[in-house]
Amino acid sequence: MTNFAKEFHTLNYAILNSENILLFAHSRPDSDTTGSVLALHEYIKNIGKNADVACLDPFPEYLLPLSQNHFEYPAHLDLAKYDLVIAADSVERGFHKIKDQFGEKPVIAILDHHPDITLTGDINIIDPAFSSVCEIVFNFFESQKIPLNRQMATYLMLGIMGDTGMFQHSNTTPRVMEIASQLMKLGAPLAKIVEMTFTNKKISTLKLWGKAFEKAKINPENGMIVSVLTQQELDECDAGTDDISQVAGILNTVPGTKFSLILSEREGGVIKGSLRSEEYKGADVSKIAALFGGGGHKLASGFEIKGKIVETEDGWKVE
Ligand SMILES: [Mn+2]
Repeated sequence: MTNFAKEFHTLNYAILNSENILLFAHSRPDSDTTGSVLALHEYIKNIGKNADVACLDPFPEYLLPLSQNHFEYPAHLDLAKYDLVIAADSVERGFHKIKDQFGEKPVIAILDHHPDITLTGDINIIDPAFSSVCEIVFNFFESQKIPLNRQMATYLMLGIMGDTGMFQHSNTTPRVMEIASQLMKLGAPLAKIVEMTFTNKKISTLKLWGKAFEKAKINPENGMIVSVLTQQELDECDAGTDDISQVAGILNTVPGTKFSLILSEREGGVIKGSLRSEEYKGADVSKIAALFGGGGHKLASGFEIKGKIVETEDGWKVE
């Protein structure tokens, strides 16, 4: 695990010497990208700098009880005014599309914990050994002796809990628990975050899960548990991608399985595959994703294929 002492120092130097700073969250924003940009935003705002938070998608509605913030749409901003741009988490989901629009002026900082990131900036803080970008941002604040207020602690806790699946995934290291303990002491509302983001399910989400669970099949040969969701089902339940990835996570808890796969139809005749496994199961789902031209982590990967999900007598098939 890299300690990034030099990069953290450079990043803080860049923040302290900038007037206008842009924070960028990835498309289909999750709690890690949102938590990390909001925690940095809080720090930067409090030292009297101008900071905007941008994303190609709107602010996640379920996070409104925690934050009255919103995301700016990049096309509505004057990108030429920024001295520093910080992209946090999955920088190849959105940020890669606008990185070249800033010209020569700003310092670009990239914070990520995904493997195989090829996008680079002037400051690169990228290491897949971290549970979340929020863990990296916590280390940044700690290394620069920047005090955390309750709001910052809440945002960081949100991202850490999101990316560790509420401390259930194998990326929940002793260090993660140590950080969570410090954030809790600072007043991060653990129970509220759990309720708001994970247990507070809409009836439409439960109905969608019901459909996926009903159609699930286990392949005893390779230990795969697989299910499908059609475009029509997703539309009927008004489901988001978060709802789908959670289905893969829950199927993965079925005893005797090695990994789970959810195939879901998307716009334009595309089927998206979401794969999940757990460390103790000894599977590497990124290898399966790679067979279909996709990629990701050992325990969480995805791919896209062309096709349609068709109902058959004994269930369904992909055509
Ligand atoms: Mn993340």
